[in-house]
Amino acid sequence: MRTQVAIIGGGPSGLLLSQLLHRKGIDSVVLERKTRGYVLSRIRAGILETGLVALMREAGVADRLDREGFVHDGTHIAFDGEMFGLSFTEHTGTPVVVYGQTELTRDLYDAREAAGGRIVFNVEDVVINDTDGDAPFVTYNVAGKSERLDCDYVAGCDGFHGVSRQTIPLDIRKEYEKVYPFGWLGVLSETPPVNDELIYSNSRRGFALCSMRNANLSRYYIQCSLSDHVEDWTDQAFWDELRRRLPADVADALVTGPSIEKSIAPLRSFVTEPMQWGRLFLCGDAAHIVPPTGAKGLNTAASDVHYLYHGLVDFYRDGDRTGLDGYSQKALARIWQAERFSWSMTNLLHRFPDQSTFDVKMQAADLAFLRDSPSAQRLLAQNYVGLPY
Ligand code: FAS
Ligand code: PHB
Repeated sequence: MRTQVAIIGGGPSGLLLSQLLHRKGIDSVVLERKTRGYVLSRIRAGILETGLVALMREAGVADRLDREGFVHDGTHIAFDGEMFGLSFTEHTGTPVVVYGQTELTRDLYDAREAAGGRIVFNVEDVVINDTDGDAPFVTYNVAGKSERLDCDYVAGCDGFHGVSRQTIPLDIRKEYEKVYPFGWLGVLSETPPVNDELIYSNSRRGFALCSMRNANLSRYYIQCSLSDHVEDWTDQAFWDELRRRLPADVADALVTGPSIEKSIAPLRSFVTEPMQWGRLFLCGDAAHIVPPTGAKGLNTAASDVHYLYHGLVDFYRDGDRTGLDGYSQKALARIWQAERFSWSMTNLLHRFPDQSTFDVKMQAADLAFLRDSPSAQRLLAQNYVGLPY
């Protein structure tokens, strides 16, 4: 088989890139390790920056997103039993959109399949070859048969546990990592959201987040120990702990119900440099991970796709390689800003096992300053809605 761009990974990065390229007449093949159903069963991000919304519109797959996405002009932050609002639009003129990654990925799958896009599911033993030459190719097994995909370029969109990053030689690759001493226990429930905007809460018992997917689908998280297992947490135990971490009036208003999904995600910050090697380009979680506190994971995958998409279009249309040659530098500049923001939000809102009483006082002072300072709120808002591409 032959294509112009081989895309490893059928998550949001790979599918969005494939659909954008298709709209410009550039052929791609997506190789996905799992099934469509498995990919869509994963509950992940919920907040879209307007840059990602614009990309979905450019890809021609934003109709449902524009219909069903919730435009949020701000968020709420709770600490020491009180809560204050922080307006994104007042400080930046820009909102965010609440629309689950699952639905975004579903829309992309539907669009690719409607366009006859080539997506190979259940691939195994993917090996990326000769990307440091002019004729890269990918080998893989599917349904017990060995296959080869010749291409011009390879986009590594296969997430943190994929093979693409490992294809870049260790003496070329430099990795930066910070692992946080806690995780997030997340619950999805068919209940009305407790608040019309998200609530990020720093309580003496730990972090909590109240989010949503639609008017009758809520997403809640509580910071949990890395030694916790999902089966340790009954629904009742989760709801009781969530209530303890929210201001009293919010806790009283919380509508609970059976969890339809419950999972624990570890938190880490991670970046690999460079994000390209010859004709291989890494996008999204294959190259970087952020703690979800700043809602940047999916949104930095989107800006990677934006840079790579434009680089490929410039090359195929005009033979101009500038965008491709500068991809890694351009993508990393924005990624490091998202890493910093996600790291700072995580430090501001979580209780760390080794925190001293003084450290807790510093967090409270930071939160009080954020409550009272328009310039501090503007700084957070600028980062939360997304820095320019
Ligand atoms: P993905 O990991 O989504 O997709 C990679 C795809 O590649 C997968 O479908 C995988 O099956 C496939 N693959 C892997 N290895 C392969 C191989 N060898 N061959 C072929 N295919 C292969 N972000 C937020 O903004 N907010 C959140 O709340 C949030 N919660 C998260 C919770 C969890 C548990 C995780 C893991 C991530 C979360 N994220 C969150 C981040 C998440 O949204 C990612 O940023 C987003 O999925 C990135 O998309 P992709 O880069 O496409 O990677
Ligand atoms: C979510 O709705 O899943 C969500 C929202 C905001 C975050 C993280 C996750 O910062």
